[in-house]
Amino acid sequence: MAKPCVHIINGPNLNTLGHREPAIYGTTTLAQIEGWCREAAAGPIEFRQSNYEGQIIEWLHQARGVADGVIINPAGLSFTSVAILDALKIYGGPVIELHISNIHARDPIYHKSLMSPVATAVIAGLGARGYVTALRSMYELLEPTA
Ligand code: DHK
Repeated sequence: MAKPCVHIINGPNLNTLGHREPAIYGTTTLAQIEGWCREAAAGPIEFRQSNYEGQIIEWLHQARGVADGVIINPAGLSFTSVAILDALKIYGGPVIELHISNIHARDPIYHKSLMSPVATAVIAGLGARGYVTALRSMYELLEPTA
C-alpha cells in the first residue's frame, strides 16, 4: 500500500479544547493535538473539526475511496446522530471511534455511543494523547507489522 491516508474528524465543541472543562478534557488545544498527529503521521492526513452535523457527514462521504481509514471523535453527536452512523456505514472503511474522556465513567447520557457498533475499534479515556494512539493503531490495522 502507498503511504496510508487517514482522515481525522472532530465534532462539536472540540474547537474549545484547552479551556473546555479542563478537569475532563485537559488543557491541550485541538491545534496542539493536530500538531502531534502530523508529527506522528506516516502518510497524508486530514485533520478537521466542525460544530455542524451536516459538515461531518459531508466529510465522511468525501472519505469514501479517499481515506484508507477514518478516526472520528463525534463528541456530543456520538449519542444522538443516526445520520453520522449512517454516513460511517457509507464510508465503509476502517473506523476508530475516539473519545478523550472515558465516556463510560461519566454521566449516563454519555454511556451509549451510536457509532460504536460500526467502529473497528473504540478508544476512550486516554486523554488528548489518544489521538496519536488512534493514528498509530490505524496504521497497524492497515499494515500489520506483527
Ligand atoms: C467529547 C465531547 O464533546 C463529549 O460530548 C463526549 C467526548 C466526550 C470526548 O471525550 O472526547 O461526551
